[in-house]
Amino acid sequence: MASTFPNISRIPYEGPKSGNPLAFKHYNAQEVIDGRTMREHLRFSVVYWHTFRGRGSDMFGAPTMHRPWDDQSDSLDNARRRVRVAFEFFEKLGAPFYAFHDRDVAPEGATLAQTNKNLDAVVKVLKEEQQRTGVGLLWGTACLFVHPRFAHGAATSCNADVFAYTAAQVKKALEVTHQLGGAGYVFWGGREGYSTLLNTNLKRELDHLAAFLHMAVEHKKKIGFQGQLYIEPKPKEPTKHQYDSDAAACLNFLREYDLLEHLKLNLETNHATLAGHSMQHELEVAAAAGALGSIDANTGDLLLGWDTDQFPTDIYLTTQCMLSILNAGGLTTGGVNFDAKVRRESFEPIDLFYAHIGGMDAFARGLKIAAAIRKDGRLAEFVRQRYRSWDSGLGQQIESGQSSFEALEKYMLKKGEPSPNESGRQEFLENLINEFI
Ligand code: XUL
Ligand code: CO
Repeated sequence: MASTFPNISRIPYEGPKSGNPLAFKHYNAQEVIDGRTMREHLRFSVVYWHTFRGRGSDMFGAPTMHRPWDDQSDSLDNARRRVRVAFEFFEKLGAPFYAFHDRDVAPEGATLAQTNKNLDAVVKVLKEEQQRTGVGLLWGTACLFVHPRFAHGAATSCNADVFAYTAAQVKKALEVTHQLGGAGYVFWGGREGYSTLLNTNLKRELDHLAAFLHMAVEHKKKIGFQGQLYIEPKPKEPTKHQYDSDAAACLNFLREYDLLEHLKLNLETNHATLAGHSMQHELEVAAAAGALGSIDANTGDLLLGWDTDQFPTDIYLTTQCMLSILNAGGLTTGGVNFDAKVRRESFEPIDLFYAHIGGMDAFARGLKIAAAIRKDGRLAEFVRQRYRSWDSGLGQQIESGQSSFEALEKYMLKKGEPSPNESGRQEFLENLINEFI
């Protein structure tokens, strides 16, 4: 197939002084930071849904995207052609991974059997292109939210048949992810939630979701899929309340239903914002439970209250993300997956390159800055010092479980008042971070 982007060559690294909009200023794949290359640290991934299926429509307006390779039909030929274009894009960008929903890559047929056949036909091309380019699958997933059959949810639907359809669809999606050597598989609860409690048996729906995930774990074992399973929190959209509302809610659900050892979290920045948290909060909550798996890198807009899925460009944000990720030991099976879309007004194909180059550079800078902050050591030392009362004596006794209310009362009655508190030095620390940005 002829090149779709003939005027764009492989995006080079040209360094911070470059003025070339089609070059990386910070992402230098082979550069070693803190013992690993940037490529290994960041494991960048392009999403198929926004980048190759997004058409720029919104609730007020028609599609705007100019995608000359796509005839917008549901034909298999169109789907296969799109795969070739996508891989030319991944290759030119130098992205080591991509991610997809089953229905992004292949059209839905009249029956489940026909749909599976369509998927197999396109997976064959995906496999060829992965082999040709060396680009790998970061994770696969199933689209369980577009079709009207999922109006009441998928695994949490009030309709048992819909649960069965969901199981069949996810079975197939796990199998093709395995076939394509996927490093993981994501469960995002597209419509697993409710719009009103008046018609909802919340407990029953949660039980069903857990039963469904246990079946997925079982099937994963059965087919020998070694990839990591992830659950992706989001508090709302499309439903009013999504059950997987934030990292803490997901962890509680996974613990309650004995699933914690089988799933980690895939955290998305804009979902954190919608939940009223910072992305760093979500990362720290996941890391504390040993469940930090992967990230969907994007950002919202402070002036808009919905999931705008913009490309990340804020260095302060990427620095915070990379600090938490490095502190947690780095990404292993996961990656920095751009679950982000170009604005409706950025409708030319070249905008896809600008968007990804910007996101990759923003994360590369965040990585370099976070590594420098860690190397400098003052931030970590401040935190260590702040908790020093727990390193010996009374604090150590409490932490090691060798204390009691009686013992602590005795101690305090004798001492009268706690040792004085020290300043939290928030502004001092904010200034410290800015020294590196
Ligand atoms: C939706 C979202 C999804 C998941 C995969 O907000 O983030 O695209 O990442 O289903
Ligand atoms: Co996402």
